[in-house]
Order: sequence, then structure tokens, then C-alpha cells
Amino acid sequence: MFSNASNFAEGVDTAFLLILGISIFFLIALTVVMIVFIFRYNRKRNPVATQIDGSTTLEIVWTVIPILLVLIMFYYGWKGYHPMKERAPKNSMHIKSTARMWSWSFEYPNGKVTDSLYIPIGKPVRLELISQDVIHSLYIPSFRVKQDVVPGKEEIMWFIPEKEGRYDLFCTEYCGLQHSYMISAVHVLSDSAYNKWYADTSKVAVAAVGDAPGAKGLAVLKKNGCLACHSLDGSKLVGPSYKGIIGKTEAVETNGKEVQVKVDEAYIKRAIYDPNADIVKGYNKGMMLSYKESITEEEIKDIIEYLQTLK
Ligand SMILES: [Cu+2]
Repeated sequence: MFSNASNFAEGVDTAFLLILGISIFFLIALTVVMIVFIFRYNRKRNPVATQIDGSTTLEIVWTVIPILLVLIMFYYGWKGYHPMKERAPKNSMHIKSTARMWSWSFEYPNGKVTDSLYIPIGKPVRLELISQDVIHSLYIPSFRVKQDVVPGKEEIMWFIPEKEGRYDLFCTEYCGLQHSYMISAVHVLSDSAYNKWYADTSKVAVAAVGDAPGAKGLAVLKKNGCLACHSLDGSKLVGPSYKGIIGKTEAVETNGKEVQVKVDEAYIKRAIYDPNADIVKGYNKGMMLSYKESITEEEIKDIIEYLQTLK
């Protein structure tokens, strides 16, 4: 079982266990009655079938009891679900959460951007969910929260984390070939650990980064989830690795013809803005969408500066 680590866990668990309990009760009760009847009413003991006429009492009983049961299940289900759909508390921390094929990114009020979610214990968190491409769905089982993320629409999810620890975070809407790559994590930290993490804007990709060569470019790659499909160490993922890519001669398919191209600035820009124009041999077409809306020309320069460091 997943642990219960948010303010909504109890409500969801109560409804779930109640429905599970009622289901198990009827499974056992019906099975027992069925077995008893097989013996009690078999042909040897009961050679002549008896005709039964209507019974008003019985009809009332089997109408009223199920109605009460479904109403009880509805009541607890509603009680657990409704608070999630209410407005998030005013003092919530707002985190912009972006889904894309195939990664998540979380942007905090101070501009810090991460690929897994970091939150402080006991404080309400409001996630503003947007999708850059297809329908995704954010699911944190231990928090008992799940919300579809539909492109062109901002969805809201909120919760209060109640236990420190690391919890799984999934995309739970099949969104293409590497859907399972969208596994990430939620880190619930103590207040002091969180403040320390939040104030430190040097280690994780942030809008303002240190001045190591290419640091800005790496931040852009992380912010846009590029590393979910392009490795930094030469290993083959959905797309070609970034390692040693600048200056390399690559066999690509352009308009159905195989040509040799040298990876330079123009090529990188085309690969980001019009990714299906040239497909590197051994990779599939249609795996990447254009990043024209999300990566500026200035940022492409930063990316190239970073890629040059990956010799
Ligand atoms: Cu997804």
C-alpha cells in the first residue's frame, strides 16, 4: 500500500475502504448463499420446483437496502473528493507545473526550476498545471491526488503534504512512446531544510544561474525537459545524445533522402524549431514537437554554448 502523506489521504482512504468492505461483504455473502442453495435445493432433496408469487416485503427490502448502500458510498466519496475541488487556501505556495512529452518541470516563485517537485511539510501547495503538447495527468499516489493536464487549459491541484519523505509522481495518461519516462518524485522537506533548498539557487536549473561555461544553456535544457530524451553521456534515448554533438557529422534523412550534415548552430536551431525536418539515422520521425513557443533564439545561443562544453 502507498503511504498516506497529504490532507486528502484520509478522505479518499475512508471512501475506498468502505466500498471495498461492502464489496467483500457481498462477495462472501453471495458465495455462501449460492453454495448453501446448491445443496439445499438440488434435485434429490427438492424434486419438485415450487412456484413463488411476488413478495412486496422482499421487493421493498432489496430496493431500499441497495439505495441506502449506494447513498452511503456516495456520501463518503463526495466528502473525500469535494475538498480537493475547493479553492486552495490563500496562503498556498504557487508552483507552475509544466507537462510535456516526456517530462515534468516545476517552477517556483523565486524562479527556481526543477524536474521533481520540492515542497515544505504542512504548507498548502497549489500546482498550476499546463501541458505543452498532449493530455498528461499528474498523479501522486501517496497524496491521493490526480489531475488531468489538458493543453490550452490551466488546471489547478492543491494539497497539504503531511509527512516528510520522497514519494512517486507519475504521468497517468498515456501520452506517447516514452510515457513511462514521466516518472518523477515529490520531496517533502522539513521547514528548515526547505528554506535552505529554496534559497540555494546554484545547484538546480534556475533563471539566474552561475557563470560556469554553458550553465545558462543547461538551465534552458532542464527547464524544457530536453534531458528526458537526450542524454549527456552518449547513451541513446528517444533522441540523439548531446555528448560531442557540436561539430559532429551526422547522417540524417531530409525529405526522404539521406544526407550528411555537420552539426552547427544552424542545424541545432532547426532541430529545435523544426525537429522533423532532419531525422538522424536510427531515430524516429514525429517524436519531438517544435519548441518555437518555449525556447527563444537567445536561449538557443546559450544551449549551443553549453553543448560546446560536452566534448
Ligand atoms: Cu504524460
